[in-house]
Amino acid sequence: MKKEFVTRYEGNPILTKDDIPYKVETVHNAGVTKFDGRYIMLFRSHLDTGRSIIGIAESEDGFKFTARDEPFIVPSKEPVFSEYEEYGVEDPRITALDGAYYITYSAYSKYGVRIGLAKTTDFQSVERVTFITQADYRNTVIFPEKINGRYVKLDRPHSDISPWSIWISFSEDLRYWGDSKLVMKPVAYHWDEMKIGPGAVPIKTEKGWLSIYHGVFPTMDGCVYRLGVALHKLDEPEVILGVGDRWILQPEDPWEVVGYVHNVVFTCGAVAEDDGTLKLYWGGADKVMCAGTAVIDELVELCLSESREAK
Ligand code: BMA
Repeated sequence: MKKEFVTRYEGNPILTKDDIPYKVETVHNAGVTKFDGRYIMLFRSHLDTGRSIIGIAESEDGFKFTARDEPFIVPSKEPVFSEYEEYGVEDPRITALDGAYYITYSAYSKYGVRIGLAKTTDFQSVERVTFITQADYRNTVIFPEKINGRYVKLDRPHSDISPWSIWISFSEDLRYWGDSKLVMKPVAYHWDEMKIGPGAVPIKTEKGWLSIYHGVFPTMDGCVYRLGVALHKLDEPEVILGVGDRWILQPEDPWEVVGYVHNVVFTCGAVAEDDGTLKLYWGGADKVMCAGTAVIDELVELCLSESREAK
């Protein structure tokens, strides 16, 4: 049995509030992508109002990041968006698609949390597209290519009858979504039995779409956020081929165990490299950013060889 799936970078944490040129309380839950031969990170920060904004940092090697002087996405002042972003913008994910980069983020307001879609081609300017969910949704990831002629997203609506599960939806234009279906639920007596939600943008492999998601386990000492993997069928992503019945990463380093929220590793991004490895990025205890590497085939194998039921 394999001991560790993720090898932590020895220089963790890779980005903290002390590295940010403006005043923030945290740096966490970042989406990461490759752009123009460099790594771009969009990271969430809490302000001392308790609300969040999204900053941007760049790196040559995927580990040493330098933050820019100004944040990248802050709550909008435009009438259509401002009403739903008043309480902050959080947890960005980046999908390279059709020659552009699409960013999904959680928008908070007195009406709840919903998902905004924004677009950039150069990571200098960013435009809002539209909101792609109502409340209460979080953790939307858009697949990096059309499947059977349609865009595909995973997200995590919440309801009392079926709490914090992963759904799939399809779209012709990224704006209007439908044919929604529940694909994965938390299952009792497994490591992710309380809540699950999409994490990194799915990675295409020969055996299926690899989805790195977060799973939450309740304890007498509060919740523990860990990361796990699931595999979706390539041409029918609503079909789950396997869900790893072991986590791939759990809070262990001091900055993952203690922070703004204790015992959290939470991902919004991973970058697949040409050599079959991936760089995985996660927020530690909702306070700092961490990175590590994993072998893609080993994660796929975990989904297929030690699977729990999907729902
Ligand atoms: C979730 C979200 C994440 C956060 C996690 C742990 O519900 O709010 O942004 O990282 O809780 O606090």
